[in-house]
Amino acid sequence: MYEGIHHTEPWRVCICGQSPAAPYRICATFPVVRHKGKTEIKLEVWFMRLFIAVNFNDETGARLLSLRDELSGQSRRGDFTAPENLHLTLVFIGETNPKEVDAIKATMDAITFAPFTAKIDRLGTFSRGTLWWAGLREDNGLMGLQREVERKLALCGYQTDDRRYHPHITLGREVATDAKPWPIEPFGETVGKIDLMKSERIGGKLTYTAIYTKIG
Ligand code: 2AM
Repeated sequence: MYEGIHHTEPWRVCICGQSPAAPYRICATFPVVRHKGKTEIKLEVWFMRLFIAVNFNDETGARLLSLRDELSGQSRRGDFTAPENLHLTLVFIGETNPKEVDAIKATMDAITFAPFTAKIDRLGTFSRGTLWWAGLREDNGLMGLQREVERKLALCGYQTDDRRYHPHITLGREVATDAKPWPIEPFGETVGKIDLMKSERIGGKLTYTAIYTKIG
């Protein structure tokens, strides 16, 4: 099969697009192997969506949930974040070859930080008022850790977002409401660990799973 193909270097093809749920990137490598006079192409597709996040304790989770419920009570419609999905993203890595997970874990192992207080102190919106979030105070502990995670990943060749980092916890997307962000009583907790998260759709449900944890 594929007689006449004489490439010896693998072919690499990337396809990027926008699905209804999220942007995606599929990358495939085509190692070309000559075997008993035949040329064979092995197809390898990888699709593992990763990010590094702070997951909160039950008490903070319950406070976030009550904000989310207050918002949904004032909305005509919206895609509100499932309780188990409420998190703070530090760095979004995106579609990754599963073979690179060990390198990302090693990068996380090289990050040290002192526990710091994460304080959630306001509500806000992006995307012309349709994405609602709970915002965090931008103090040195949090912002320093975020920069360090981003810097260490960049050293390993992971291109990250060059937009300014706005620490936020998404409460709902596609929200239709007449409400405006209202003042909240600040709350928070001490953060001493970060998680490597995998994002996937399981049976249509957006599911985040912590696949590795680094304690400060
Ligand atoms: P968001 O809640 O503001 O959408 C998993 O998708 C997590 O990564 C979410 O917290 C999401 O933030 C964040 N994220 C950051 N940049 C992203 C991007 N370019 N695409 C998808 N998610 C991104």
